[in-house]
Amino acid sequence: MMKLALINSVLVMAMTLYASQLKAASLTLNISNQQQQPLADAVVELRSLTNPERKPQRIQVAQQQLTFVPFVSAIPAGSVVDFPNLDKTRHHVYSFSPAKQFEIQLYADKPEAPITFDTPGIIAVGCNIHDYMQAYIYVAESSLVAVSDQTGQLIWPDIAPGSYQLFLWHPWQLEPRQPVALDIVMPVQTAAYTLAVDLTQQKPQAPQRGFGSR
Ligand SMILES: [Cu+2]
Repeated sequence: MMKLALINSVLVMAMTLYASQLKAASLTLNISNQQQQPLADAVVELRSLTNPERKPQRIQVAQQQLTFVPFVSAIPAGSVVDFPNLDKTRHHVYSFSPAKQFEIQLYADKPEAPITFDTPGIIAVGCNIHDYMQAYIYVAESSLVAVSDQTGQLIWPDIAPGSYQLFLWHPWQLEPRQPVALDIVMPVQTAAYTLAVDLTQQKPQAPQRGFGSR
């Protein structure tokens, strides 16, 4: 028993030493719904407890074939978003969300200036002309924020080891999820999380051409 305890404590010491020397790690997260199916469009934000970082980005949310592309985006606060219209028809993009209210009047081409999102929060984006058009922009406190792909996966290939708080969000989630702790101590680390969502929801799609389309 003594021997085992000794081996154990040596192992822990070695691990701690190893973790303190680790400069960068690769983190893969797999997100699934309550039926263990991969969950796309889930946002994961990692807030570092030791070394918070906020690097604004510039992204775009396009209007294409009468839908917003992508459906869900995630950016650190202070980032700017372009809303190019790739359709021939005109769109009128707006949000009434508390974290950012804006309106881009009817336009058929790229609007002149991007919109800046300074306040963390969830932005629900709509179009005044096409009621079914819907998109979400998750404005994060941290730069470490991303959206899961069709396989429910998110990858940070180069992340600083340390202690993080993990926030998980999805537009169809049944209830808000409490943040959980995540310690990155290994050079290659994976983790899996589950989020219960409304399974009847579907991504907004343009109605069939013909009746009522414009
Ligand atoms: Cu529209």
